Amino acid sequence: MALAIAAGERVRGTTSPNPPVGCVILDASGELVGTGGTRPPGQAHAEVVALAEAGDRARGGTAVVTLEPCAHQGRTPPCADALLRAGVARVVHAVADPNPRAAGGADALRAAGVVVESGLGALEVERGPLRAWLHHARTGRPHVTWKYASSLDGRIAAADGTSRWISSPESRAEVHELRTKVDAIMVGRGTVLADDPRLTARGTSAGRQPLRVVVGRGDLPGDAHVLDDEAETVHLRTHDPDVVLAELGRRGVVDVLLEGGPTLAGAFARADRLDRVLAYLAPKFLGAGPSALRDAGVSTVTGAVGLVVEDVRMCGPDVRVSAVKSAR
Ligand code: AOF
Ligand code: ZN
Repeated sequence: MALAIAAGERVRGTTSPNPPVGCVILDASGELVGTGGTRPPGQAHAEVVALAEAGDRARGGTAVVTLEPCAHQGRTPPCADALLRAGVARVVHAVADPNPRAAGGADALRAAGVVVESGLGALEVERGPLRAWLHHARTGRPHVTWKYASSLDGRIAAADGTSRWISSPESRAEVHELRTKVDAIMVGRGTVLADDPRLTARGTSAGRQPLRVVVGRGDLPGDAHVLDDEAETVHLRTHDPDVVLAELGRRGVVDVLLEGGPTLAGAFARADRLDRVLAYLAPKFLGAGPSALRDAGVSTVTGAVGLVVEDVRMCGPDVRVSAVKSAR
């Protein structure tokens, strides 16, 4: 399953609106004979890619998949049928497919005599490659990760407005990698005016660029970097997070990285549309300057938005915290 998760991670950012599924095939003796990740929409699912590599060696073997194999004829034929035709004896998947159109693969395989087990690695998959897609399948909305870099006293710029560079080169490199794995990067118009960011993934091996999204009424300067031709950009002239998310969903966006600024993040916080917080905290203090979040709709301490920390680690000299909403 760790290998299947890694195969899914490798195609993350290239499959939306489909999930970045990973699959490995073991032959009857348990030897690895095929690995696959979901191809771009309309092309082969992970199981089909892995089976193609395994060929005849799949017969009597095991398929390990991050998502329950589909049972439907969508843009591609059902994976459950492909696994049966290949003679696979056992299927192990991490999470069930919540898409009612595609679900039923486990039952169909069992009915045909295949041993099916589910749940292995489920937490890792739900927090990993399938997090955004599962959120979208369950809520109908794209998944929003709010990412910021601040000083240890929570400031994203100094008193004079300078903000380059609060976090370390290691943290910045990690964010560029992260950008290649999401469908869209979103900022408020205020951030474009203040920082003129490029919002591209630079210095990475991937080569792909996510959609750039600017939110806010009012025009953008004609020479803003976000309007260059390094990547596609959409300017949404609204302040309503749900209008923004509906429009992004319509464009096939499932996984969004909100990169600032504090006003846009505050609007999403008030609307309860920040699904995950990714903070890069630099071991320095500024003592003055804007904080990462404004007007989150909290006026008293009992109204604080509770989060659960799911991971903490060092990133160079900085601390990276990943937190998600608590089940309130
Ligand atoms: C799998 N393996 O690798 C993926 C699955 O339009 P289609 O035919 O590509 O079907 C998309 C649906 O299939 C998607 O919503 C999800 O339920 C499932 N994706 N299933 O067995 C895969 N990517
Ligand atoms: Zn499939």
